[in-house]
Amino acid sequence: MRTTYIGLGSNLGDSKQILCQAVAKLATLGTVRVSQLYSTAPMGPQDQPDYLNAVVELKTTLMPLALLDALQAFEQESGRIRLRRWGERTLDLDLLWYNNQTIQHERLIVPHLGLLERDFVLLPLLDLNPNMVVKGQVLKELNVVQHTMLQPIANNDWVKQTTQ
Ligand code: A4P
Ligand code: MG
Repeated sequence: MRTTYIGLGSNLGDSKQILCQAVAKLATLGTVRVSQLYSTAPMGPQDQPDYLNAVVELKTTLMPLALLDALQAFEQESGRIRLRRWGERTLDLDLLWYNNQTIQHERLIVPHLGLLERDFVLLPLLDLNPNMVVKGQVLKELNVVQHTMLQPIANNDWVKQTTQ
């Protein structure tokens, strides 16, 4: 089993429902744990709705590119609309981290670029793994984590509560 972390984001449609369905799909690939749920101001173009963001820990036997294929298929199945770079989308699934491996492939860069700069990725990641270290950086000690104003809008029961 490999431990992986997947970033989930949505700011079009019924985002909470879309993220719940994404968690259910990820659970078909292995064992999952889910972070708290965050409502976050958009990074990139500001004339787009706020996002819902979360992170899933997935323990899986899938190899990295096979996992990326699955993530991209799930994005398409959610009726993914992506209008512009860093713009609004129904579902974005990013492979943030794969078993402490560094991957430089034309389709896949791991750890995900921007992971160390984005509070909407770092906080949910820290929910799942408070002592995580990426590229030699202790995540909880990063400035962006120490100074963020982000607060979860739901604890890690949000999937159960939404699907009940
Ligand atoms: N790719 C390379 N590495 C990876 C990886 N580790 N995980 C390639 C997933 N994909 C990876 O992705 C473009 C290509 O990246 C894929 O074909 C894949 O082979 P994409 O999802 O189609 O493009 P994108 O998401 O529009 O671009 P990008 O640069 O990945 O955007 P981000 O970084 O995903 O940012 N604001 C808030 N508050 N919350 C958000 O979640 N998200 C974005 C998108 C913008 N603003 C946001 C949020
Ligand atoms: Mg993406």
